[in-house]
Amino acid sequence: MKIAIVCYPTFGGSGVVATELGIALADRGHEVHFVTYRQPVRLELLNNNIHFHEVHVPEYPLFKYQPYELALSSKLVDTIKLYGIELLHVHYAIPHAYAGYMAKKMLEEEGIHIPMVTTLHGTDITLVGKHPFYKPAVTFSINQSDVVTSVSENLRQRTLDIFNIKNEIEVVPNFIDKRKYSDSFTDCQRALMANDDEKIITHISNFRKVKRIPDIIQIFYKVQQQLPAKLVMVGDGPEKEGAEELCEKLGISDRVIFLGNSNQIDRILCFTDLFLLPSESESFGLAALEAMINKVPVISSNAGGIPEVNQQGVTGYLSEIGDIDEMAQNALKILGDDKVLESFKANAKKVALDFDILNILPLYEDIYKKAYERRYKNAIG
Ligand code: GMT
Repeated sequence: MKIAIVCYPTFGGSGVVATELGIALADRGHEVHFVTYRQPVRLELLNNNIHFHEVHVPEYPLFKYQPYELALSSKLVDTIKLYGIELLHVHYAIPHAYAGYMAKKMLEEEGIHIPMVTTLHGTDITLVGKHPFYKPAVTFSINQSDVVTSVSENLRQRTLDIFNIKNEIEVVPNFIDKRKYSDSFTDCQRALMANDDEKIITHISNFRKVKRIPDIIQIFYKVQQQLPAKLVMVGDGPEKEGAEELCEKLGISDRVIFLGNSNQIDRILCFTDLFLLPSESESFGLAALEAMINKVPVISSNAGGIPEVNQQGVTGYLSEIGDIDEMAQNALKILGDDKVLESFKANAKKVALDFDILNILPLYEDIYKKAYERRYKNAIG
């Protein structure tokens, strides 16, 4: 099938999922066209089956806000016509589902009936999308999609609670590709980060408020009082500066390493002993799943869809949002005993394997088939 994928190309869960899905679809013989404003960060190689089309938004001084949706929908129309695209898959409702709908309508005028699948990722619903300024447009574009998917059962339920949705929402969980992780790789270069006697704790995110970055620093502060440890903070965003200040205030700056955005997540997770994700809101928690496939147990909040990924007492522990004392105690429970740590590590990997792309990809392929048939039926009916 010829598929156009629209996503955010930046570091962030939805862009990562869209890119990895596109790569996997291309491996299966589909022709995939990414349409976005920059080449997605995880998309390294283009080939016969993977194409990238850049959306340009010309600056014009009259506009206070440059009209990205307009440029995206026009680019979609051109790309779909030029390459004979058969299906459009948009990731993150805002503004992609809206731009996709406009493209669909424009193409309809020319007798082209393109099915659109919309995947909801989280903040497009729980944070941004539900704002009264966006809600009518988000509701409309979800209802106009041929098939809607969400990355967790929790997000599906939240979407139905918040919006007046007439469409069915199918849950397709996020995934990892097990073929990329081999137990035989042991050269983690751990020594670069910590001494032999120190445990390594990691957090990876976009450092937005929902991630509760100060909680991470406080949990680590408590842990390192009991056992030698380092904290590796990966990513960038608005809460980073405050986090650096808090580390200084607590006198732990020499034990916390801020790495910024990285394309080497697996190398970092390879030497990590424990992952922290105390988020206030999380539709799935892809970063936790990526940790787990790298044999890293997770200490998290019980927000949103996290319990669908991190299993209490098996792959890690979950606590109420903001309960940093319990999270620190649970971290120590795992890190304080090497035998316990080893069993949590093994469990983390075992559970993560259930989310292998080979289990998830057929779900998307079935959905594409359904969307295609539905659109075709509508077009002739
Ligand atoms: O976590 C973020 O803020 C990034 C955001 C995104 O859309 O890029 O992530 C959301 O989508 C991910 C992929 O489906 C999910 O794993 C994250 O849980 C979700 N984030 C939130 O719901 C806060």
